[in-house]
Amino acid sequence: MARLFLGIDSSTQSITGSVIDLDSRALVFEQSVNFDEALPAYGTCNGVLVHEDQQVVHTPPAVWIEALEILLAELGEVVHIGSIQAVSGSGQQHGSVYLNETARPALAALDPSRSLVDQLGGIFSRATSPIWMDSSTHEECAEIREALGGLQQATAITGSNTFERFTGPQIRKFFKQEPEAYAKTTDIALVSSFICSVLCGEIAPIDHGDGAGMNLMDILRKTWHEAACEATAPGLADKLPPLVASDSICGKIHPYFTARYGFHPETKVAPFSGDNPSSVIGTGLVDPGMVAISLGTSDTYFGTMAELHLDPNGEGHVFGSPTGDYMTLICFKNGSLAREKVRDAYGLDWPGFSDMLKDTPPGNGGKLLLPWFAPEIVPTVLTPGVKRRELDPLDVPGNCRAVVEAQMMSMRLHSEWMGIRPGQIYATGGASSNQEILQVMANVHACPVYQFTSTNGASLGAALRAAQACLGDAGSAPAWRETVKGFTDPIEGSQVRPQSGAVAVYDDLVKAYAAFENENRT
Ligand code: ADP
Ligand code: XUL
Repeated sequence: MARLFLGIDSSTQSITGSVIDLDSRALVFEQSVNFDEALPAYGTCNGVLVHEDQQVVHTPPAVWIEALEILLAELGEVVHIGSIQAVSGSGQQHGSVYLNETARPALAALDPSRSLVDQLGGIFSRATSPIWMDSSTHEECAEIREALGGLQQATAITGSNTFERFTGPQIRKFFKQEPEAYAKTTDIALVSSFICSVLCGEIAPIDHGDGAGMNLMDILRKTWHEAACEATAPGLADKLPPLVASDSICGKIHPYFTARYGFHPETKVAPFSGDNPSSVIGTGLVDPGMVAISLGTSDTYFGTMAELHLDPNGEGHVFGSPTGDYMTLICFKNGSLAREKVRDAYGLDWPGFSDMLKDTPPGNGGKLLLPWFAPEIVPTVLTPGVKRRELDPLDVPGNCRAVVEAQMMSMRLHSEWMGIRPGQIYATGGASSNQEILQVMANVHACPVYQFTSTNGASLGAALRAAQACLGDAGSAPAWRETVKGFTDPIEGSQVRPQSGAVAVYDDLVKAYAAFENENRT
């Protein structure tokens, strides 16, 4: 019988399921349910509720459980559900779900003759869940940061400075604004651990990957940090579930899912994690030192570290990696947005933009540009503005090269704190189809770059995590590299190598770029 493993990713706009056959190394199911389309009655727009205050971004958690049921019904039409040996999953990071005293008994007593949402509709002490797009907790971030001793201390303790979207500041805001509802909250879950709780029929633990996105976990000891909990809200430690390694097994699937969907009664459930930690596995970054760069709307740089290094500037994040190592996530806002601004300013299409990169030399003759079309996250730039050095705004090829070089040099500079120079980089996201951009990436980072198509890295990563945890539980955990083999290989023949001479050019230019950046940061 085939050994199947299911990964479920509950993200901002949709829930996705991926099923892998570990023996044939095949992805046998990959399907998504879009919240707005499948569940219009909740009135979500791109998965979230529109609020008069744009900084407030919530989703009703009932959406996630109703979508889960639709996904499982679709799964049953394609896959023999009884062959699934283990399930794991991931969720959009930082979002939180608030449960009342009826939650535990309701989860335990799920009745297969009724829908989930019918039975779980009353378990919430807060009707809507703040998600990662919520930025309304500026004040709470400052309060917690100060209580922990400032930016450096908050980063040293939790792996990240306090951030508006992180769960701790969000919990503090709830406690301050709705103290009675907070007092009636018996359990607080993350999006990830909430879906896992439903599948297990009991409150599920939080894994070290998603736990690190809360400003509540001691990043070194991987336990709840007492002072951080106290600085956030009274009695918080009692409302949080245990923290566990993400390759453990947290239980068996609840009989509800056996009766209703045909899961085998012995199906194991591994803790869910955040979508970014899961994507680390789904893109095959299982060895320390491996790095992926996603060139999407924003650009993100993430990678695995064997040892804990922290960003002294508090701009990047450190999470637990599902491999047991650490992972980083550094987010650059001016990614495709900035590339498109330059392309459009000169009336080019992407092939035309690429021609400009081909026609200009590595290093651009020293011409520099700071690509801050919008406020930047890394480095922190609150007042946007594009600055040029020795670069004429009318120099079309020079500006095209300058924006891409700036982005790549910024990534190199602002990932130095990780203490690793990548030996190879996996490039994903929309702009990774552009060979000339990847050539600049290879030259600046001085290593080969591979193209990688990963549309659903988080749910694939979750299915691989389910397999790893299940095999480990049976006493024979393979090396991670073995588990991901055949599922996460880069596109064949896609290697882009650094050009001779280019590496030395950037070793110098990156210093000039750093100085230019420092002169202009506001
Ligand atoms: P998201 O972060 O929204 O998932 P994607 O990873 O889908 O974004 O990337 C979308 C972006 O890819 C578009 O905004 C576009 O600028 C960029 N893109 C698509 N094709 C190219 C290309 N050939 N060269 C450079 N950029 C490209
Ligand atoms: C990471 C973050 C987002 C969400 C998206 O810190 O906020 O990537 O995880 O789902």
